[in-house]
Amino acid sequence: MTVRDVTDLYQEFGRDRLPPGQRRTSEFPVFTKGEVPATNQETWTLSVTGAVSTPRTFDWEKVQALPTETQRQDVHCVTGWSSFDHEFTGVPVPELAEMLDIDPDAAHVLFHAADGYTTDLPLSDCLRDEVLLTFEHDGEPLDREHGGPLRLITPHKYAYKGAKWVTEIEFRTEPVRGYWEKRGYSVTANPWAEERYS
Ligand SMILES: Nc1nc2c(c(=O)[nH]1)N[C@H]1C(S)=C(S)[C@@H](COP(=O)(O)O)O[C@H]1N2
Ligand SMILES: [Mo]
Repeated sequence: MTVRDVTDLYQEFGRDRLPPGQRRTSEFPVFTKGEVPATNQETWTLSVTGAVSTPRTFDWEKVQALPTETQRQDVHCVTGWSSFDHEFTGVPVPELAEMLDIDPDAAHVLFHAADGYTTDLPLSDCLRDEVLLTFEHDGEPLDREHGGPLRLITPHKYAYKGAKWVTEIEFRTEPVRGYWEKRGYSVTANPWAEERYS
């Protein structure tokens, strides 16, 4: 299996791999706003809604049929921990986007999750190769506490931009604040610029 190492993406944003004000941990901490929702592959679906010509729903089998890649990535949490060298396998969002007829005026994406969590990203930030809909971590099915069966992962942003247990991808013409963005965390969330709050 080939692993694409994208841990050098920091070079686009800053001088050091460890963003300013972060400390490195060898753990992969769990950070969830509340209860872990009861999700499983059998009943789980991912809907694509909003500014697309045809709304669609993918079940587990349909997601597994999409092109996948394994990447080595770092995780940066806005609360101050960074965790390096995770191998995530999943569908790069640009690969999914190619199959969707996204409206030309779509500019933002709101991700919805099974625990009621939401988070917003500009469409351009979602169309990076490193943004994965991931279902495997270090060669094992993604643990439920880390967002299994399927979560978004956004290594160029603080990790709250990556919705665990993602159930809906809503394309939008205008931005809207998600769960943490409404509670004062940054809309842009660039770790190397320390965009923690807004
Ligand atoms: N659905 C959902 N996604 C979420 C969260 C959450 O509470 N619910 N927490 C976010 C935050 S703040 C972080 S740091 C990461 C943590 O991912 P981890 O628990 O796998 O480390 O998930 C993000 N995605
Ligand atoms: Mo976080």
